[in-house]
Amino acid sequence: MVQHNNRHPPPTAKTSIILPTYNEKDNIVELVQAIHRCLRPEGFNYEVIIVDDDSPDGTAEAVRAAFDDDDRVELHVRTQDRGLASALRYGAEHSDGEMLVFMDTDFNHDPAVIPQLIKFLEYYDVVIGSRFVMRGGMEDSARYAFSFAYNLGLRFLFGTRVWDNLSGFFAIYRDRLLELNLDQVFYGYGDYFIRLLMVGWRRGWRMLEIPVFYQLRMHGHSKTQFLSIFTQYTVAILRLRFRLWMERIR
Ligand SMILES: Nc1nc2c(ncn2[C@@H]2O[C@H](COP(=O)(O)OP(=O)(O)OP(=O)(O)O)[C@@H](O)[C@H]2O)c(=O)[nH]1
Ligand SMILES: [Mg+2]
Repeated sequence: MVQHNNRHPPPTAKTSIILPTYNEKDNIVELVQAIHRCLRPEGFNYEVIIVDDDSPDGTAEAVRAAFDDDDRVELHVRTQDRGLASALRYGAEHSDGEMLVFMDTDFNHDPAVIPQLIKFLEYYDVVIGSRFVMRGGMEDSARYAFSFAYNLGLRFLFGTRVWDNLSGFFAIYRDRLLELNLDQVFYGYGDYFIRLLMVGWRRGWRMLEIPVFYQLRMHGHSKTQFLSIFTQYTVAILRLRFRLWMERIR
């Protein structure tokens, strides 16, 4: 029998949606508007936290122009630190929702899925938007096939049952996230998500994967280059495997 988590967030519980941006001026305004369209009619209590690393393309200005008088939208511009994982951590630490949703801001991640991520948290500690469960997928089929094979290797290496360890589109309880040693998890790029899941798996977190279909980036340019990201992730994975064996991360 499946054992359910009894966390049951009260209907008034707040969700903070953390949006990291770097040069996303042509996506971010539309994305926040789409989030509003998906969440407002359903009566969700939420805020949107944008963490911009001083993008030279004017992302912050675009956000200010569009949402200056919208008290659900909070913009943070960082000038000292940079990087995806550290921006997400910053967002988590500068928001106050009981539940947190993390997603990319280029429409790879479909905002229409956010209500499901939040609702399924009623029974789970973390809910992952996954390309590799039934009806999930990705427009870029070469990347999909490669990512699937890479994730199979990850499952084998770490002995977990998660299909999409590179998702980065997920919801989690704030207290679950903050119980971790964040220095051990939130550095680098998308590899933070692998560490987060492995540590959570070991702690016995209840995890659910729900299907998501990745669209292509809507506007702007990718910050990732295949070869460097492949190398970075592979080094991160081997390092994590070693640290887990040595019990140096928990
Ligand atoms: N704050 C912040 N956000 C970042 C940084 N690098 C990337 N991002 C954001 O992280 C998300 C993922 O970056 P992407 O460039 O879309 O990476 P990707 O999804 O692997 O690549 P494509 O979708 O193919 O372009 C986007 O919302 C970016 O704006 C950074 O250094 N700081
Ligand atoms: Mg993207």
